[in-house]
Amino acid sequence: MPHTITLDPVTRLEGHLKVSAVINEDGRVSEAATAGNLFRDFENILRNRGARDAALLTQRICGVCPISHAIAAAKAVEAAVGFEPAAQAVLLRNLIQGSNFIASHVLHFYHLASMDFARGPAMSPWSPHYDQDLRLTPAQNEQVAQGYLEALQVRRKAHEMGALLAGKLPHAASILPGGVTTIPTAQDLARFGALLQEIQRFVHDFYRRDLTTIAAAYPEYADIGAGPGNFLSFGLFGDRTPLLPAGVFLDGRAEPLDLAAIREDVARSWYAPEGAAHPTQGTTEPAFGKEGAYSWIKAPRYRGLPMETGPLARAWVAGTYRRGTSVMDRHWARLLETERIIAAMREWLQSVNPGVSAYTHLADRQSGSGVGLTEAPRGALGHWTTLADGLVMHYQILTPTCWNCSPRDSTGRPGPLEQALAGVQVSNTERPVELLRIVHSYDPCTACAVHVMEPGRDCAGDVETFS
Ligand code: NFE
Repeated sequence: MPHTITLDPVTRLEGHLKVSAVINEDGRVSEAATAGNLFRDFENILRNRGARDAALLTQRICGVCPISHAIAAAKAVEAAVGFEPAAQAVLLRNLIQGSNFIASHVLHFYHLASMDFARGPAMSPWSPHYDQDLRLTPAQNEQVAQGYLEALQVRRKAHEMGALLAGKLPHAASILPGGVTTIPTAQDLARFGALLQEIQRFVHDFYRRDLTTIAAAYPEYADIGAGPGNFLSFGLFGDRTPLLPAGVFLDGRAEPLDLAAIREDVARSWYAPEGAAHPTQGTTEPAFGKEGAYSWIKAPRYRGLPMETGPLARAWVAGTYRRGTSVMDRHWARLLETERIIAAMREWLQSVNPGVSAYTHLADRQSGSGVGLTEAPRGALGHWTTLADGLVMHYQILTPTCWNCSPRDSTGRPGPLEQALAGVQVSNTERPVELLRIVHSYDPCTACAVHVMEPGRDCAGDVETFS
């Protein structure tokens, strides 16, 4: 008999994600549903607040990707008032955002994903643990555990590095509409360079080594977990000539990004009103318990299609990666991107002028509409805003995990992760490690995708029937 298994919450990711999968008699997943069990309300919190607050408040959406929110918010306000930041501001933002990407990617590989493949020591946080299909030798397990511990230090170093320019981290104080308020000294830049070098050594000696070990031991994961094969990127590190370009990869070819083709569908999400809206028109009106809905995550679509976003999408859109779209491809793309960002950061660092201000105080009480696009570690991030007399009238945030972990839409089409789970063979439904490995490869963050939980209430809803 087909039956449903539910992972709720899926652990080792940020926020609360529920995954339900219908398993056929042969152990294959026939369909899956992913649900975000938190409600986010930042769009409404921002209404009637000063425009500068957006860069500070939206960082509180998440401690893992705050810099991308700060930059998206600053860019949205700058676009609304027609301001372009100085070249030094773009460099400083790149360096702070690069530090954050390193911290996030290293966190993801070692502290969220590696335990799906490697057996750690018999102690917390490695245990208790699904003891299922773990293939590394004792020496290899020990090697990954060493990397795990070293990665904790590397995350601290990445934060320290970014904080030299951000004022503080994880939530930066220096990124505002108008530029970056920190004026770096030559000493700050020298310290930044020294930390970056230490991190680069770790990525080469540990991260690359350990992913190579895991990929060799789990070869079929180079095929398992493929998403829709449609990829989207908003572009990263600089606007005119970003290091990683904006674009989409759709129907087998790369195309320029068309922002007008985006809609957020709420047919199966706990929001009113019905229909699909562009973020310039969208609202955030909670409607918990709405019939047929099963997630607090909206369903963004591009020309009506679900799109995967993240390191693998950035690489497909840039044309630098073509091997595949599987679990292991996501891990490889994240490592390759970390290496590429570190190399670029070394160059940007040389171009920063110590002692030079990169901040312009913008005039108060301005009006206008604008969009701020960037990439967060997990993928495409956009903030859309309308200002009147210096206050936020309208704000919409479209995060990477909304793209990746979206529910079905009004046509019944599943989201990217839901598609990646369908058809997967589960060997032990009590311990469905195959599903966990696929979910983790996307590096979901439901704290970003939704916000603020209602205490004492089960927001999980019934997702036993999906279609
Ligand atoms: Ni909370 Fe985030 C990233 C954003 S994911 S981590 O990366 O925006 O949706």
